Amino acid sequence: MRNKVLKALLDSKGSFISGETISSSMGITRAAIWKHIKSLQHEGFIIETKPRLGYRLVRIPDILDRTALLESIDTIIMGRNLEIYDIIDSTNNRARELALADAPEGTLIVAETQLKGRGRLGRSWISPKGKGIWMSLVLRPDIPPDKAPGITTLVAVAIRRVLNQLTGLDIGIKWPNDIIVNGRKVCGILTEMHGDMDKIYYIVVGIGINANLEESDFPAELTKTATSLYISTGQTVDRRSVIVQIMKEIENIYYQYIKYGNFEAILDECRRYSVTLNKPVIVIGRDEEFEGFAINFDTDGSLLVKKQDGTITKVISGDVSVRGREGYV
Ligand code: BTX
Repeated sequence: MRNKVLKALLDSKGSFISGETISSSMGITRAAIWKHIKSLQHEGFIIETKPRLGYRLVRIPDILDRTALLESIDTIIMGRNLEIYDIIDSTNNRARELALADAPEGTLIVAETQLKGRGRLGRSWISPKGKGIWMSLVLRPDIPPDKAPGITTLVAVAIRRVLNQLTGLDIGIKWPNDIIVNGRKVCGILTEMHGDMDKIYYIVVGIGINANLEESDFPAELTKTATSLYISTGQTVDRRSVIVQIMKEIENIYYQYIKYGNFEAILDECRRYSVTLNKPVIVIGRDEEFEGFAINFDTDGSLLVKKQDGTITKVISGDVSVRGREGYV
C-alpha cells in the first residue's frame, strides 16, 4: 500500500493529487492514505499537503527506494528486474544467486551498504552506508567466453560517459577496471563470469561508485588512491540519477555491441580516456612482476606492454594488477 501511495504521488509528477482520487483508485480510506503519507514523510519524502488540493511530492530523499527508482529507470531491459537491499554481503553474490536461478538479463541488485563488498583477486571493497552506489547487473551475452573481458571495457566506457556528463569532471579509465578522477579511483568494476569452453551462461558486472563519500569515510590507507564524486566536485550527487543514466548508457552500448559486434569504437573511446596508455607501468601477476611501457590495447581489449628488451607482451586482465611506475595511476 505504501508503494502504491508513493506511486500515485510519483505519477502526478510534482502536481497535487487529492486524497479522494488516491482513495478511490486504490480502494482504501482517506485516513489510511494519510497514515502512509505520514510514514513516507517520516522516511524523508518531502510531501506538501494542502486542504482541498491534496498532496504533492516535492522531494525524494537520497535513499534508494525501489518504487521511485523503477519509476525513473527508462530502459527496456537493464534494471527492470530490480532488488534493493539495505544491507547485503555483496551485491555480486546475490546477482550470482539470481543468475543461477534463471534471472533475466538486466536484473539489477542495489544495496545501501555491503558487509563483504569485494574487488578483484580477493581484495575487499569498502561500501559505507547510503554514500555510494553498490550494484550488480546480470548479463547473458551470446558471445564467445574469450570476449567477456570486453564487457568490462564497455561498462567502463558507459560509466565514464555518465559521470562526465553529470559532473563535468575529467574522468579517465585505468585499465582494466577502474574509473579515475584526479589520479584516484572513484569507481571499480568487478566482472565475474560463469560459462564453459564455448558458452557464457551469465556475467555479473559489479559496479562500485564512490558517490557521496567524504574523506573520513575512507580508511587511511586509501586516502591517496581513492576519491568520490562529492570530494571532487564539492557537491552531492543524486545517486538515483546516476543509476538511471548508467542503466540507459549500458543498454545502448551493450546491445550495439552484441548485435553488430563492433568493439573497435568502444576500444577507441577507451583509448581516448585511458590513464594507462603511453606510460611506464608495472604489471603485477600472481607469480611474476615486470616493468614496461603500455603501448596500446589489442583488438580484444588486452593491454600491450613493451618491455625494455623491445619484446611486446599481451597482458590479459584476468589476474594481473597494473600500477603506474610513478604511483597509483
Ligand atoms: P579492485 O580489486 O581493482 O580494487 C580493490 C582495491 O581498491 C582494494 O584492495 C583497495 O585498495 C581499494 N578500495 C577498496 N574500496 C575502495 C573504494 N570504495 N574506493 C576506492 N578504492 C577502494 C575493483 O576491484 C572492483 C570493485 C567492485 C565493487 C563492486 S560494489 C558492487 C559489487 N559487489 C561487490 O562485492 N563488488 C562489486
